[in-house]
This record gives sequence, C-alpha cells and structure tokens, in this order.
Amino acid sequence: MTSPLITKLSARGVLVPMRRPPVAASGRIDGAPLVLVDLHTDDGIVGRSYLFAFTRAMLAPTVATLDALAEIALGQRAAPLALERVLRQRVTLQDSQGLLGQALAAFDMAAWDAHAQAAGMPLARLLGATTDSVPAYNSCGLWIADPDTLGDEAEALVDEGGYDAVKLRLGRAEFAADLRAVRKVRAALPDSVRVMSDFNQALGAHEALMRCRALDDEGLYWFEEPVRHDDWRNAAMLRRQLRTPVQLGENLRGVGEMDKAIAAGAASLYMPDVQRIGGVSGWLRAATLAAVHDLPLSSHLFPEISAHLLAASPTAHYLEYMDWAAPVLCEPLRIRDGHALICDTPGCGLAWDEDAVARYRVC
Ligand code: SMN
Ligand code: MG
Repeated sequence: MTSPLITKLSARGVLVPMRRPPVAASGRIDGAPLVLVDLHTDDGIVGRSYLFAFTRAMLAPTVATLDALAEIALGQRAAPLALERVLRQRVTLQDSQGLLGQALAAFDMAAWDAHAQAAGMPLARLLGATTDSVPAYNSCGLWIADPDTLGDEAEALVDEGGYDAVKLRLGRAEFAADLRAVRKVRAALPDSVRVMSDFNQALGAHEALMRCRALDDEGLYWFEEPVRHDDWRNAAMLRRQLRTPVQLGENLRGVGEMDKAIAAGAASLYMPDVQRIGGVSGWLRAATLAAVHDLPLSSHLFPEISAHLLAASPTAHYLEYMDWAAPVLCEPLRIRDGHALICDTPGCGLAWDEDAVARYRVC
C-alpha cells in the first residue's frame, strides 16, 4: 500500500483566551497564539497539528513559513519519514532551526496524525504502545504572582484533575519573594503532592547557585531552567552542587542538541518540546537517546500529542498539562486522577471546533 499524496495545506492563526495568562520570569503572554495546521491528502484524510507562536505578532510569519514549505510538500507522499527527508533536503542550506524548524515539526506531526488515521489506530498504538493513561502535572497556573495568593491557587490546581503534581514559577527580582512563594505553596499542599519549579532561564550562574542552594531543602521536585537554556556547562555545575534534580529540554532544537546537553551532563531530567525537538520523528529519536542514558523524559506543552509520545517513550516521566488549545478543540484532552487519558480514536485526536476557530481567528 502506498501512502497518499499531499494535496493541500491550511495554516490558520488564532489567539485563544487563557484562563490564567502566564507571567514567567522571562515575560508574560496574554493569549495563546496558536497556528492550526490541516494537511490534506488525496485519500480524504486530513492530518492535524498545531504550533505555539508565543506572541500574536509571530502568528503571520509562522503561517507564511508553513505556506512556503507547502509549496515543496504538495504532491509528496504523506509518509512522515519520507516527507521529512524531502523537506529537510530542500532547506539544507538554510537555518533549519527556529521558525523553519518549528514549521517542519508541524508538517511532521500532521503527517504522523494522517498516517495513524490511515492505519485506523491512535498514534500511541501505531508506535507500539498501549493507550493507557500517562501521569501528568498541572502547569496551568502558579505564575509569578503575589506569593500570598499562591496557596489557594495551588489547591485549586490539584483539585482540577486529582493531580499529585503542580509547577510553580520562580525567578522573581527578590529571592525572599520566591522563598515565600515556595513556602506558601508547600504549606497549602500535602507532602504527597510534588511541586516542580521553573526559573525560565532567569538567573546568572552565581545567583542560581546561591538561590537553588537556599531552596534545596524546601521540598521542590525539580529545578527547571535555572540558567540560560544553552548554558549547559553551568547547568551541569548546578546539577553537581544540588540535591534537587535539574530539569531542562524545552529549548533543545533537535536531538543533536539533546545529545550535546547530555554529553555536558547538563541535567538529570529532560523535557523536550515536540515543536522544537523535530515533531514526532524528532521526539522518537530523543526518547531513544533518553533510554540509552536512562534519563527520565517529560514533555513540554502540546499535551494532546505528547500523551501519545510519552506512552511510547521507555523512560516516560511526566506530561506537562496545559489547557491552552482546549478552547479550539472538539475533544480536549481529559485528565482523571492526575493522569492524561489517551484518546482511543485513530490519529492524535485533534479536531478543530470551527465555531471557536472563527471566533479567535487572527490570520
Ligand atoms: C513556559 C513555556 C511556555 C510559555 C510560558 C512558560 C514554561 C513551561 O517554561 O515549562 O511551561
Ligand atoms: Mg519551562
């Protein structure tokens, strides 16, 4: 059986309201700028994926990049690995990370979705896994806010899906405010609830060492991105000096960077982002690398597709649950008892709620 041919690509930018807009040490986001991708094939199957554009201003360039790649993709087979080879070959001389890398990942994810639909299987099963649920933490809150409000918010986040883990953002100008935030959240939750922490690259190496040492016995489950995302040498220094594990990975652009970060000993835990690591194909290579080095693997954003991918990852750790795409989905990802339930329908389970898309459409 040959794979269907790609006949059309549609990429649309939407700005989706967020229940708790993110305020991180590195900046704030007022709405979720998403690019919705539909990859049409000549057997009638439509593969879907979406990208997170970070700012409204980046929606139009992201859509334009996808449209430019579509010129190469039209008439090609929708088989994900064959498509990846053709597209990457055509952009070999260009910087294929950044925006272009993300657009390539969107094609890859949509092609895998189409491929799984054609096989009549959920992506997880196509990859040889079961559709059992995967452990998730609630990442939809605990941004940089008044520490005195965070205890109540932490309790609310746990209750939203019976979670046993939530993520707290750190990296305020004053360390005392971070410490207060940690203590408020820890005091509000039972010991059995894990509290991950994320500095969003806010600190220089010296400051990171001072602050993380002072937080090392405060009951945090991991320290995420304490220093600049590509400062693997200092991440490794922190990892050696601290008892709390260092986590990173959302900014790794492809499995080659992950290989170098691991070689530098940068972290004990990794959390690639499917949009940056190279789509499903890139994720599978990252999962193999993590397995070779026996490194726990978590996901970053994109919980709908990441649930399938973690199910198929030998060292799967935690799914980061974010509800940002939920308002434009017919079937938002469901969480029960702190676990993401992988849909049992063919593909990744992405279908757009067209009324919502029309409401939030920007370009
Ligand atoms: C994050 C990612 C994207 C936007 C805001 C914050 C954060 C996370 O680093 O890990 O969720
Ligand atoms: Mg992060």
